[in-house]
Amino acid sequence: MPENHGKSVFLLIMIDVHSSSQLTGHFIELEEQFGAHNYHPLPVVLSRGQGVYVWDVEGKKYYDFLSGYSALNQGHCHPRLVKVLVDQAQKLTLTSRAFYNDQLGAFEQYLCQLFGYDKALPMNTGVEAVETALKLARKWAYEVKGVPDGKAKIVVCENNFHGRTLNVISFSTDPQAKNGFGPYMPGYVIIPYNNIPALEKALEDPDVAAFLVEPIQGEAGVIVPDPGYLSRAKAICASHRVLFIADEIQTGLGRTGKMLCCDYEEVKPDVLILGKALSGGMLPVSAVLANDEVMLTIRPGEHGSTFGGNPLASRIAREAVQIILDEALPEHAARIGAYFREQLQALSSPWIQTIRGKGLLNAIVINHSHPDAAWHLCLLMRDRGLLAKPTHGDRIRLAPPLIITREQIDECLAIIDDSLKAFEHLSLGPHPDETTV
Ligand code: IF1
Repeated sequence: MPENHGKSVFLLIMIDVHSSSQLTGHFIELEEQFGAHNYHPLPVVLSRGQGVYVWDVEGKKYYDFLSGYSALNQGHCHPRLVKVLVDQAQKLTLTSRAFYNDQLGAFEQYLCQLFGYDKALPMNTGVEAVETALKLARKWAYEVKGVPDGKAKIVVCENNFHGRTLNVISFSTDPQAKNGFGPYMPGYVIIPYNNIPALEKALEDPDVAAFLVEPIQGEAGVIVPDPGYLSRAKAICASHRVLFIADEIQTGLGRTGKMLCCDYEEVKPDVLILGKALSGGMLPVSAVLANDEVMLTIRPGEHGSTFGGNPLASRIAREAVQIILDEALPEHAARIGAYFREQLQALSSPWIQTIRGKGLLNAIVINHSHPDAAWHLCLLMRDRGLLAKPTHGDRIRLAPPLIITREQIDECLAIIDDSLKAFEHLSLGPHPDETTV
Protein backbone atom coordinates (compact mmCIF):
# COMPACT_ATOMS: atom_id res chain seq x y z
CA MET A 1 0.00 0.00 0.00
CA PRO A 2 1.64 3.39 -0.93
CA GLU A 3 3.08 5.00 2.20
CA ASN A 4 0.86 8.11 1.98
CA HIS A 5 -2.32 6.04 1.56
CA GLY A 6 -3.22 6.32 5.23
CA LYS A 7 -2.94 10.09 5.14
CA SER A 8 -5.16 10.42 2.06
CA VAL A 9 -7.82 8.15 3.65
CA PHE A 10 -7.66 10.19 6.86
CA LEU A 11 -7.96 13.38 4.81
CA LEU A 12 -10.97 11.97 2.97
CA ILE A 13 -12.64 11.05 6.25
CA MET A 14 -11.92 14.52 7.62
CA ILE A 15 -13.30 16.12 4.47
CA ASP A 16 -16.28 13.82 4.60
CA VAL A 17 -17.03 14.61 8.26
CA HIS A 18 -16.39 18.29 7.65
CA SER A 19 -18.53 18.40 4.51
CA SER A 20 -21.40 16.53 6.14
CA SER A 21 -21.76 19.05 9.02
CA GLN A 22 -21.28 21.73 6.36
CA LEU A 23 -24.17 20.06 4.54
CA THR A 24 -26.49 20.68 7.49
CA GLY A 25 -25.34 24.28 7.66
CA HIS A 26 -25.81 24.66 3.93
CA PHE A 27 -29.49 23.65 3.97
CA ILE A 28 -30.21 25.72 7.07
CA GLU A 29 -28.60 28.75 5.44
CA LEU A 30 -30.67 28.26 2.29
CA GLU A 31 -33.90 28.37 4.27
CA GLU A 32 -32.57 31.25 6.34
CA GLN A 33 -31.75 33.33 3.26
CA PHE A 34 -34.60 32.44 0.90
CA GLY A 35 -37.42 31.27 3.18
CA ALA A 36 -39.86 33.29 5.27
CA HIS A 37 -38.98 33.12 8.93
CA ASN A 38 -42.37 31.90 10.09
CA TYR A 39 -40.90 28.93 11.94
CA HIS A 40 -37.95 28.31 14.23
CA PRO A 41 -37.10 24.69 13.42
CA LEU A 42 -34.91 22.45 15.53
CA PRO A 43 -31.43 22.55 13.87
CA VAL A 44 -31.60 19.23 11.97
CA VAL A 45 -31.97 18.76 8.20
CA LEU A 46 -33.97 15.71 7.21
CA SER A 47 -33.63 13.97 3.88
CA ARG A 48 -35.36 10.59 4.32
CA GLY A 49 -38.17 8.97 6.29
CA GLN A 50 -39.34 5.39 6.69
CA GLY A 51 -41.82 4.16 9.31
CA VAL A 52 -40.95 5.69 12.69
CA TYR A 53 -37.50 6.82 11.51
CA VAL A 54 -36.10 9.84 9.73
CA TRP A 55 -32.51 10.44 8.59
CA ASP A 56 -30.69 13.74 8.35
CA VAL A 57 -28.39 14.82 5.53
CA GLU A 58 -25.44 13.50 7.50
CA GLY A 59 -26.98 10.04 7.53
CA LYS A 60 -27.88 10.18 11.23
CA LYS A 61 -31.06 8.27 12.17
CA TYR A 62 -33.75 9.55 14.51
CA TYR A 63 -37.07 8.49 15.97
CA ASP A 64 -39.72 10.96 14.79
CA PHE A 65 -41.75 11.98 17.86
CA LEU A 66 -43.68 14.71 16.11
CA SER A 67 -45.07 12.69 13.17
CA GLY A 68 -45.70 15.81 11.11
CA TYR A 69 -47.99 17.08 13.88
CA SER A 70 -49.94 13.78 13.72
CA ALA A 71 -50.18 13.65 9.94
CA LEU A 72 -47.94 10.56 9.88
CA ASN A 73 -49.95 8.17 12.06
CA GLN A 74 -49.23 5.43 9.51
CA GLY A 75 -45.49 6.20 9.57
CA HIS A 76 -43.23 7.84 6.97
CA CYS A 77 -43.58 6.70 3.33
CA HIS A 78 -45.91 3.81 4.08
CA PRO A 79 -45.39 1.34 1.19
CA ARG A 80 -49.12 1.00 0.51
CA LEU A 81 -49.46 4.78 0.29
CA VAL A 82 -46.41 5.15 -1.95
CA LYS A 83 -47.86 2.49 -4.25
CA VAL A 84 -51.30 4.11 -4.65
CA LEU A 85 -49.65 7.52 -4.98
CA VAL A 86 -47.45 6.33 -7.86
CA ASP A 87 -50.25 4.33 -9.50
CA GLN A 88 -52.77 7.15 -9.39
CA ALA A 89 -50.20 9.81 -10.29
CA GLN A 90 -49.64 7.96 -13.56
CA LYS A 91 -53.36 7.96 -14.36
CA LEU A 92 -55.13 11.15 -13.23
CA THR A 93 -54.17 13.64 -10.51
CA LEU A 94 -56.59 16.57 -10.90
CA THR A 95 -59.84 17.22 -12.73
CA SER A 96 -61.19 20.12 -10.63
CA ARG A 97 -64.82 19.70 -9.52
CA ALA A 98 -66.00 21.07 -12.86
CA PHE A 99 -66.10 17.40 -13.87
CA TYR A 100 -66.68 14.12 -12.06
CA ASN A 101 -63.85 11.67 -11.51
CA ASP A 102 -63.71 7.97 -10.68
CA GLN A 103 -62.05 8.36 -7.27
CA LEU A 104 -63.98 11.07 -5.40
CA GLY A 105 -67.33 9.31 -5.04
CA ALA A 106 -65.68 6.14 -3.75
CA PHE A 107 -63.73 8.21 -1.20
CA GLU A 108 -66.85 10.08 -0.06
CA GLN A 109 -68.84 6.85 0.20
CA TYR A 110 -66.00 5.24 2.16
CA LEU A 111 -65.86 8.08 4.71
CA CYS A 112 -69.65 8.37 5.06
CA GLN A 113 -70.15 4.65 5.61
CA LEU A 114 -67.20 4.37 8.01
CA PHE A 115 -68.14 7.36 10.19
CA GLY A 116 -71.93 7.25 9.71
CA TYR A 117 -72.83 10.46 7.91
CA ASP A 118 -74.94 11.29 4.85
CA LYS A 119 -72.27 13.32 3.07
CA ALA A 120 -68.62 14.39 2.97
CA LEU A 121 -67.16 17.65 1.63
CA PRO A 122 -63.49 17.19 0.65
CA MET A 123 -60.94 19.98 1.10
CA ASN A 124 -57.13 20.13 1.33
CA THR A 125 -55.62 21.62 4.49
CA GLY A 126 -57.11 21.27 7.91
CA VAL A 127 -57.96 24.93 8.24
CA GLU A 128 -59.85 24.83 4.95
CA ALA A 129 -62.01 22.09 6.41
CA VAL A 130 -62.49 24.15 9.59
CA GLU A 131 -63.53 27.16 7.49
CA THR A 132 -65.90 24.91 5.56
CA ALA A 133 -67.47 23.63 8.78
CA LEU A 134 -67.93 27.21 10.04
CA LYS A 135 -69.58 28.26 6.77
CA LEU A 136 -71.90 25.24 6.95
CA ALA A 137 -72.80 26.09 10.56
CA ARG A 138 -73.70 29.67 9.66
CA LYS A 139 -75.68 28.65 6.57
CA TRP A 140 -77.54 26.02 8.59
CA ALA A 141 -78.30 28.57 11.31
CA TYR A 142 -79.91 30.96 8.81
CA GLU A 143 -81.70 28.43 6.62
CA VAL A 144 -82.71 25.74 9.12
CA LYS A 145 -82.51 27.03 12.70
CA GLY A 146 -83.91 30.43 11.72
CA VAL A 147 -81.22 32.69 13.14
CA PRO A 148 -81.60 36.20 11.65
CA ASP A 149 -79.27 36.70 8.69
CA GLY A 150 -75.80 37.89 9.69
CA LYS A 151 -76.45 37.26 13.42
CA ALA A 152 -75.09 33.69 13.79
CA LYS A 153 -72.59 33.12 16.59
CA ILE A 154 -70.18 30.24 17.05
CA VAL A 155 -68.86 29.26 20.47
CA VAL A 156 -65.18 28.25 20.74
CA CYS A 157 -62.77 27.54 23.60
CA GLU A 158 -59.87 29.44 25.08
CA ASN A 159 -56.46 28.11 24.00
CA ASN A 160 -57.98 26.64 20.85
CA PHE A 161 -56.00 25.88 17.75
CA HIS A 162 -57.96 25.41 14.53
CA GLY A 163 -55.57 26.83 11.95
CA ARG A 164 -54.12 30.11 10.77
CA THR A 165 -56.50 31.86 8.38
CA LEU A 166 -57.66 35.35 9.32
CA ASN A 167 -61.12 34.08 10.22
CA VAL A 168 -59.83 31.26 12.41
CA ILE A 169 -57.23 33.37 14.24
CA SER A 170 -60.06 35.87 14.89
CA PHE A 171 -61.11 33.53 17.70
CA SER A 172 -57.65 32.46 18.83
CA THR A 173 -56.55 33.41 22.35
CA ASP A 174 -52.87 32.94 21.50
CA PRO A 175 -51.27 36.39 21.04
CA GLN A 176 -48.51 34.84 18.88
CA ALA A 177 -51.10 33.44 16.45
CA LYS A 178 -53.41 36.46 16.52
CA ASN A 179 -51.68 39.75 17.25
CA GLY A 180 -50.91 42.05 14.35
CA PHE A 181 -53.35 40.47 11.92
CA GLY A 182 -56.52 42.53 12.60
CA PRO A 183 -59.22 43.49 11.85
CA TYR A 184 -60.84 40.29 12.99
CA MET A 185 -63.98 38.40 11.98
CA PRO A 186 -66.94 38.94 14.36
CA GLY A 187 -69.44 36.30 15.47
CA TYR A 188 -67.39 34.21 17.88
CA VAL A 189 -67.91 33.68 21.61
CA ILE A 190 -64.90 32.38 23.56
CA ILE A 191 -65.47 30.29 26.70
CA PRO A 192 -63.12 28.32 28.96
CA TYR A 193 -62.30 24.79 27.78
CA ASN A 194 -63.56 21.87 29.83
CA ASN A 195 -66.18 24.10 31.50
CA ILE A 196 -69.78 22.90 31.21
CA PRO A 197 -71.45 25.81 33.07
CA ALA A 198 -69.72 28.27 30.74
CA LEU A 199 -71.04 26.37 27.73
CA GLU A 200 -74.58 26.21 29.17
CA LYS A 201 -74.53 29.96 29.69
CA ALA A 202 -73.19 30.70 26.21
CA LEU A 203 -75.87 28.52 24.57
CA GLU A 204 -78.70 30.47 26.19
CA ASP A 205 -78.19 32.89 23.27
CA PRO A 206 -80.66 31.74 20.57
CA ASP A 207 -78.35 33.03 17.83
CA VAL A 208 -75.68 30.43 18.57
CA ALA A 209 -75.24 28.16 15.56
CA ALA A 210 -72.50 25.84 16.73
CA PHE A 211 -69.89 24.87 19.30
CA LEU A 212 -66.47 24.16 17.77
CA VAL A 213 -64.15 22.12 20.01
CA GLU A 214 -61.00 19.98 19.94
CA PRO A 215 -61.67 16.73 21.86
CA ILE A 216 -58.12 17.19 23.25
CA GLN A 217 -56.35 20.53 22.81
CA GLY A 218 -53.16 19.64 20.98
CA GLU A 219 -51.31 22.91 20.53
CA ALA A 220 -52.22 24.07 24.01
CA GLY A 221 -50.02 21.22 25.22
CA VAL A 222 -52.26 18.12 25.00
CA ILE A 223 -54.96 19.32 27.39
CA VAL A 224 -57.29 16.38 28.12
CA PRO A 225 -60.73 17.47 29.35
CA ASP A 226 -62.50 15.78 32.28
CA PRO A 227 -64.27 12.49 31.51
CA GLY A 228 -67.82 13.30 30.45
CA TYR A 229 -67.03 16.77 29.14
CA LEU A 230 -67.60 15.88 25.49
CA SER A 231 -70.80 13.90 26.10
CA ARG A 232 -72.28 16.61 28.33
CA ALA A 233 -71.30 19.29 25.84
CA LYS A 234 -72.96 17.34 23.03
CA ALA A 235 -76.15 16.93 25.09
CA ILE A 236 -76.28 20.65 25.89
CA CYS A 237 -75.81 21.47 22.20
CA ALA A 238 -78.63 19.10 21.27
CA SER A 239 -80.96 20.64 23.85
CA HIS A 240 -80.32 24.12 22.41
CA ARG A 241 -80.35 23.03 18.75
CA VAL A 242 -76.69 23.98 18.38
CA LEU A 243 -74.33 22.02 16.11
CA PHE A 244 -71.54 20.17 17.93
CA ILE A 245 -68.51 20.46 15.64
CA ALA A 246 -65.53 18.24 16.54
CA ASP A 247 -62.17 19.25 15.16
CA GLU A 248 -60.49 15.81 15.00
CA ILE A 249 -57.79 16.97 12.61
CA GLN A 250 -55.10 16.13 15.16
CA THR A 251 -56.93 13.80 17.57
CA GLY A 252 -58.67 11.69 14.93
CA LEU A 253 -57.71 8.61 12.90
CA GLY A 254 -56.30 6.57 15.75
CA ARG A 255 -53.98 9.12 17.38
CA THR A 256 -55.62 9.06 20.84
CA GLY A 257 -56.28 5.31 20.99
CA LYS A 258 -59.70 5.34 19.28
CA MET A 259 -60.58 5.93 15.65
CA LEU A 260 -61.99 9.27 16.82
CA CYS A 261 -61.30 10.84 20.20
CA CYS A 262 -65.05 11.46 20.50
CA ASP A 263 -65.48 7.67 20.51
CA TYR A 264 -64.21 7.56 24.11
CA GLU A 265 -67.55 9.06 25.15
CA GLU A 266 -69.58 7.67 22.24
CA VAL A 267 -70.21 11.22 21.06
CA LYS A 268 -71.37 11.55 17.44
CA PRO A 269 -70.50 15.11 16.32
CA ASP A 270 -73.08 16.89 14.14
CA VAL A 271 -70.12 17.98 12.04
CA LEU A 272 -66.85 16.02 11.96
CA ILE A 273 -63.61 17.58 10.69
CA LEU A 274 -60.72 15.35 9.58
CA GLY A 275 -57.29 16.15 8.18
CA LYS A 276 -53.56 15.41 8.63
CA ALA A 277 -53.36 11.58 8.83
CA LEU A 278 -56.29 11.41 6.39
CA SER A 279 -53.52 11.24 3.77
CA GLY A 280 -50.84 9.58 5.91
CA GLY A 281 -48.64 12.61 5.30
CA MET A 282 -48.52 12.18 1.53
CA LEU A 283 -50.25 15.45 0.58
CA PRO A 284 -52.88 17.74 2.11
CA VAL A 285 -56.29 16.07 2.40
CA SER A 286 -59.10 17.12 4.71
CA ALA A 287 -62.82 16.54 4.87
CA VAL A 288 -65.98 17.67 6.61
CA LEU A 289 -68.71 15.10 7.34
CA ALA A 290 -72.31 15.93 8.19
CA ASN A 291 -75.87 14.84 7.50
CA ASP A 292 -78.02 16.28 4.72
CA GLU A 293 -79.81 18.82 6.95
CA VAL A 294 -76.47 20.58 7.40
CA MET A 295 -74.51 19.62 4.28
CA LEU A 296 -77.18 20.50 1.72
CA THR A 297 -77.41 24.10 2.95
CA ILE A 298 -74.42 24.72 0.66
CA ARG A 299 -75.49 24.52 -2.96
CA PRO A 300 -73.54 24.43 -6.25
CA GLY A 301 -71.29 27.45 -6.65
CA GLU A 302 -71.42 28.44 -2.97
CA HIS A 303 -68.19 26.77 -1.85
CA GLY A 304 -65.24 24.90 -3.36
CA SER A 305 -61.50 24.71 -4.02
CA THR A 306 -59.26 23.90 -6.95
CA PHE A 307 -57.71 20.75 -5.48
CA GLY A 308 -60.52 19.75 -3.13
CA GLY A 309 -61.56 16.17 -3.87
CA ASN A 310 -58.91 15.56 -6.52
CA PRO A 311 -58.54 11.93 -7.64
CA LEU A 312 -54.98 11.60 -6.34
CA ALA A 313 -55.95 12.80 -2.86
CA SER A 314 -59.13 10.72 -2.87
CA ARG A 315 -57.30 7.51 -3.74
CA ILE A 316 -54.55 8.11 -1.20
CA ALA A 317 -56.97 9.05 1.59
CA ARG A 318 -59.06 5.91 1.12
CA GLU A 319 -55.88 3.82 1.44
CA ALA A 320 -54.60 5.87 4.40
CA VAL A 321 -57.75 5.20 6.42
CA GLN A 322 -57.83 1.54 5.40
CA ILE A 323 -54.28 1.11 6.70
CA ILE A 324 -55.39 2.47 10.08
CA LEU A 325 -58.13 -0.18 10.16
CA ASP A 326 -56.04 -3.05 8.73
CA GLU A 327 -53.16 -2.46 11.15
CA ALA A 328 -55.52 -1.83 14.12
CA LEU A 329 -53.59 1.37 14.82
CA PRO A 330 -56.13 2.88 17.29
CA GLU A 331 -56.01 -0.19 19.54
CA HIS A 332 -52.22 -0.34 19.25
CA ALA A 333 -51.91 3.36 20.10
CA ALA A 334 -54.08 2.85 23.19
CA ARG A 335 -51.90 -0.02 24.48
CA ILE A 336 -48.51 1.46 23.63
CA GLY A 337 -49.55 4.94 24.77
CA ALA A 338 -50.60 3.69 28.21
CA TYR A 339 -47.31 1.79 28.51
CA PHE A 340 -45.35 4.86 27.41
CA ARG A 341 -46.98 7.17 29.99
CA GLU A 342 -46.53 4.56 32.71
CA GLN A 343 -42.82 4.14 31.89
CA LEU A 344 -42.31 7.91 31.62
CA GLN A 345 -43.78 8.21 35.12
CA ALA A 346 -41.44 5.47 36.30
CA LEU A 347 -38.43 7.56 35.24
CA SER A 348 -39.30 9.75 38.25
CA SER A 349 -37.38 12.60 36.70
CA PRO A 350 -37.31 15.83 38.74
CA TRP A 351 -37.43 17.68 35.40
CA ILE A 352 -40.85 16.33 34.45
CA GLN A 353 -43.67 18.25 36.10
CA THR A 354 -46.61 16.62 34.27
CA ILE A 355 -47.23 13.77 31.90
CA ARG A 356 -50.55 13.79 30.04
CA GLY A 357 -52.24 12.46 26.98
CA LYS A 358 -54.30 9.68 25.48
CA GLY A 359 -53.12 6.98 23.12
CA LEU A 360 -50.00 8.28 21.37
CA LEU A 361 -50.87 11.97 21.73
CA ASN A 362 -48.81 12.81 24.80
CA ALA A 363 -46.87 15.71 26.25
CA ILE A 364 -44.57 16.37 29.17
CA VAL A 365 -44.41 19.68 31.00
CA ILE A 366 -40.84 20.55 31.95
CA ASN A 367 -40.08 21.61 35.49
CA HIS A 368 -37.26 24.13 34.93
CA SER A 369 -37.02 27.86 35.43
CA HIS A 370 -35.20 28.64 32.19
CA PRO A 371 -37.67 29.71 29.45
CA ASP A 372 -35.77 27.69 26.85
CA ALA A 373 -35.44 24.55 28.97
CA ALA A 374 -37.84 22.49 26.85
CA TRP A 375 -36.00 23.58 23.72
CA HIS A 376 -32.68 22.51 25.18
CA LEU A 377 -34.10 19.16 26.26
CA CYS A 378 -35.21 18.69 22.64
CA LEU A 379 -31.62 19.41 21.55
CA LEU A 380 -30.35 16.80 23.99
CA MET A 381 -32.85 14.26 22.65
CA ARG A 382 -31.92 15.19 19.08
CA ASP A 383 -28.27 14.44 19.85
CA ARG A 384 -29.35 11.03 21.14
CA GLY A 385 -31.53 10.18 18.16
CA LEU A 386 -35.07 11.37 18.97
CA LEU A 387 -36.79 14.39 17.41
CA ALA A 388 -39.48 16.29 19.31
CA LYS A 389 -40.49 19.94 19.51
CA PRO A 390 -41.61 22.17 22.38
CA THR A 391 -45.04 23.79 22.27
CA HIS A 392 -45.71 26.95 24.29
CA GLY A 393 -42.29 27.04 25.93
CA ASP A 394 -42.37 24.44 28.68
CA ARG A 395 -44.29 21.59 27.03
CA ILE A 396 -42.92 18.91 24.71
CA ARG A 397 -45.34 16.93 22.57
CA LEU A 398 -44.34 13.26 22.29
CA ALA A 399 -46.29 11.79 19.39
CA PRO A 400 -44.56 9.09 17.31
CA PRO A 401 -46.22 7.33 14.38
CA LEU A 402 -48.84 4.86 15.67
CA ILE A 403 -46.92 1.92 14.16
CA ILE A 404 -44.16 2.22 16.79
CA THR A 405 -43.38 -1.08 18.53
CA ARG A 406 -42.91 -1.69 22.23
CA GLU A 407 -39.20 -2.40 21.68
CA GLN A 408 -38.84 0.93 19.85
CA ILE A 409 -40.73 2.72 22.64
CA ASP A 410 -38.29 1.19 25.13
CA GLU A 411 -35.37 2.53 23.10
CA CYS A 412 -37.02 5.97 23.07
CA LEU A 413 -37.65 5.87 26.81
CA ALA A 414 -33.92 5.21 27.29
CA ILE A 415 -33.11 8.23 25.08
CA ILE A 416 -35.54 10.43 27.02
CA ASP A 417 -34.16 9.17 30.33
CA ASP A 418 -30.56 9.81 29.28
CA SER A 419 -31.47 13.28 28.03
CA LEU A 420 -33.23 14.14 31.27
CA LYS A 421 -30.17 12.97 33.23
CA ALA A 422 -27.96 15.17 31.04
CA PHE A 423 -30.21 18.04 32.06
CA GLU A 424 -28.53 18.01 35.50
CA HIS A 425 -25.31 19.32 33.97
CA LEU A 426 -27.02 21.60 31.51
CA SER A 427 -25.46 25.02 31.00
CA LEU A 428 -28.00 26.75 28.82
CA GLY A 429 -26.00 28.40 26.03
CA PRO A 430 -26.60 32.05 25.08
CA HIS A 431 -28.07 30.96 21.76
CA PRO A 432 -31.19 28.80 21.93
CA ASP A 433 -29.87 26.65 19.07
CA GLU A 434 -26.99 25.09 20.92
CA THR A 435 -26.55 23.50 24.30
CA THR A 436 -23.21 22.71 25.85
CA VAL A 437 -23.31 19.46 27.78
C1 IF1 B 1 -48.74 25.24 12.40
C2 IF1 B 1 -50.26 23.52 16.05
C3 IF1 B 1 -50.60 21.15 15.98
C4 IF1 B 1 -54.80 21.45 14.22
C5 IF1 B 1 -56.17 21.38 14.56
C6 IF1 B 1 -56.77 22.50 12.58
C7 IF1 B 1 -55.44 22.59 12.19
C8 IF1 B 1 -54.42 22.07 13.01
C9 IF1 B 1 -56.61 20.70 15.85
C10 IF1 B 1 -55.12 23.27 10.87
C11 IF1 B 1 -53.01 22.18 12.60
C12 IF1 B 1 -50.69 22.13 12.92
C13 IF1 B 1 -50.46 23.45 12.21
C14 IF1 B 1 -48.99 23.74 12.37
C15 IF1 B 1 -48.58 23.10 13.69
C16 IF1 B 1 -49.65 22.10 13.99
C17 IF1 B 1 -50.22 22.23 15.35
F1 IF1 B 1 -49.20 23.46 16.85
F2 IF1 B 1 -50.22 24.53 15.25
F3 IF1 B 1 -51.39 23.54 16.74
F4 IF1 B 1 -50.61 20.04 15.38
F5 IF1 B 1 -50.97 21.18 17.20
N1 IF1 B 1 -57.12 21.90 13.74
N2 IF1 B 1 -52.06 21.97 13.39
O1 IF1 B 1 -53.85 20.92 15.05
O2 IF1 B 1 -54.66 22.31 9.94
O3 IF1 B 1 -54.37 23.94 8.10
O4 IF1 B 1 -52.37 23.14 9.35
O5 IF1 B 1 -53.60 21.55 7.86
O6 IF1 B 1 -49.58 25.98 11.87
O7 IF1 B 1 -47.71 25.64 12.95
P1 IF1 B 1 -53.70 22.77 8.76
